This record gives sequence, C-alpha cells and structure tokens, in this order.
Amino acid sequence: MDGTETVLITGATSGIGKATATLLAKEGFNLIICGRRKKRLKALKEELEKFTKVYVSSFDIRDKLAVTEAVESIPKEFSPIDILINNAGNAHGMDTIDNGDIDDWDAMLDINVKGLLYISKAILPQMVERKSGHIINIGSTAGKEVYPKGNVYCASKHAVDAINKGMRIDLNAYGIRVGAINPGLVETEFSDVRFKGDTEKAEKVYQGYQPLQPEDIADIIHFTITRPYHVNIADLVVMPTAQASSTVVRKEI
Ligand code: NDP
Ligand code: 8X3
Repeated sequence: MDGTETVLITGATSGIGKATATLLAKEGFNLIICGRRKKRLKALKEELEKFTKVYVSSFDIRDKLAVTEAVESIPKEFSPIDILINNAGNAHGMDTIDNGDIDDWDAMLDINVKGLLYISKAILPQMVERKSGHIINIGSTAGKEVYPKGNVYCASKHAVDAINKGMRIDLNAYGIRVGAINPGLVETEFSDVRFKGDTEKAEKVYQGYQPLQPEDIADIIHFTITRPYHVNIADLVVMPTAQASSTVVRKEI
C-alpha cells in the first residue's frame, strides 16, 4: 500500500468517518466519501480536494438498491476500490429490553448489520476478481461485551464481530485482508444520535475523563492500512485510558 489507493468510507459526514477521510486525504489516498447528509459531503469534498481526488456518494445504507446503484455509478477514475471502511452506524436509544423501541431496534440492525453487508456485497466482486483488497469493519467494545440497556446495539456490534471473522475466513482464499477496529468511548455525534438530540445527556457521556477523539481512531485506521500487505491487523480493541470495560470508567467528578 503506497498511499495512492482508493478508499471508500461509509459514514464520512461526521465523527470517526470524517476524521478518517481528512487524515487519509492528507496522506494522498483517493477517496469515496459516503453518508446521507449531502451538504456535509459536499463541504468535506471541497475541503479535501486540496489534497486528493474525492468523489461523493450519498445513499441510505439501509436501502440495498440505492447501495448497489451507488457502487455501480462510481466513476472509472475511482476504480478499483482498494480499501473499504465499513464505518456507518449508530446506537438508537438506550433502554431495558422490555422498554425498547422496535423502530430503534430496526434502525440498529438495518444500518449497523444489514447496511454493512449490502455495501460489502456490492464491492466484494472487484476485490475477489483482483485477488486483493482490504476491508476494515468498525466494531465496538459493545461487540465484545454487553452492558445494561445496551442490548440491541451490543447485538448489532456482536454481529459485526462475527461478520468480521466470517469475512476473513471466506475471503482468505482470495488474499483479501479483513480486520476490525473496536473502539470504546469516542466523542462524536454518536451519543447525540443515541439520545435523539438530548445534548445534555449526550455530553454527560464524555464528561469527567478524557474520551477518545475521532482522530485517534483515524490514526489507527491509517496505521492499519499502511502495514505491508502480508500484515493484517485482524481485531483491535482500543479504549480511553480512563476506560477499563464498558461499565468501568474512571471519572473525576
Ligand atoms: P457519528 O454519529 O458521528 O457518525 C455516524 C456516521 O454514520 C455518520 O456519518 C452517518 O452519516 C452514518 N450513518 C448513520 N446512519 C446511516 C444510514 N442509514 N445510511 C448511511 N450512513 C449512515 O458516530 P461515530 O463516528 O462515533 O460512529 C461511527 C462508527 O463507530 C459506528 O459504526 C459506531 O457504532 C462506531 N463506534 C462508535 C463509538 C463511539 O463511542 N463514538 C465507539 C465504538 C464504535 P449520515 O447521518 O450523514 O447518513
Ligand atoms: C460505542 C461505545 O460503549 O457507547 O460503540 O457502546 S458504547
């Protein structure tokens, strides 16, 4: 990998995806940036075009037809896609299982699990044909353990953990690299989405300790994709130093 490869990043309109797009652009990777919010994608493209070639692809990852059409419409100059970063995802709500909202459950499973599968399915044929490629799945510590009221979000990230392992096994025959990066608490719009715009509640999640920043994860993604091709970071867990597990966070307040 020499920094001239093309990278498709889902969920590039904020948080980890946006920070990753920004770092990779500066490092000279060609980018396909995805998300639903077109204005943000357009603004990011304008900012990053100083450094590299950027193509915007806007679609809802839950819509399998839209995903397929979006991948088919990618211009030739952005083909082949060398690296796929499966990052789009969110938690929706935080309730005990008996109080959970079915629409929230649908959203998490449709976006975090099925959406990840749809985009991977659309891009895999070109990697399989070339017998080369790299898929990075953004999982979570929530895919390694379950915490109170995390039920379905944790289930969605446990599914990502299983899909990451399954992809690595099935794509081994083609020499495709597959690995997961599983962050703990990262200060992004994640909690705003989870708590449906209740900013006070969202901010509290990251108060009293030093949470990870999206740039910390971008840095790890950059490290991962710039290893020599025979080196595959298969499954990496990263937490703030103040965090020991999903439920143990040392807060100084
Ligand atoms: P953000 O809310 O900041 O970003 C989420 C991104 O996902 C946005 O760009 C959003 O784009 C995109 N997205 C959400 N729903 C859809 C959809 N239906 N179709 C297409 N894109 C969608 O959160 P993070 O950056 O924190 O989250 C990125 C990933 O990291 C997620 O998979 C999350 O589960 C994971 N993660 C986050 C952690 C954290 O503490 N923040 C810790 C561990 C993992 P748009 O709304 O424009 O469509
Ligand atoms: C995000 C981390 O602990 O909020 O995946 O679930 S957590």
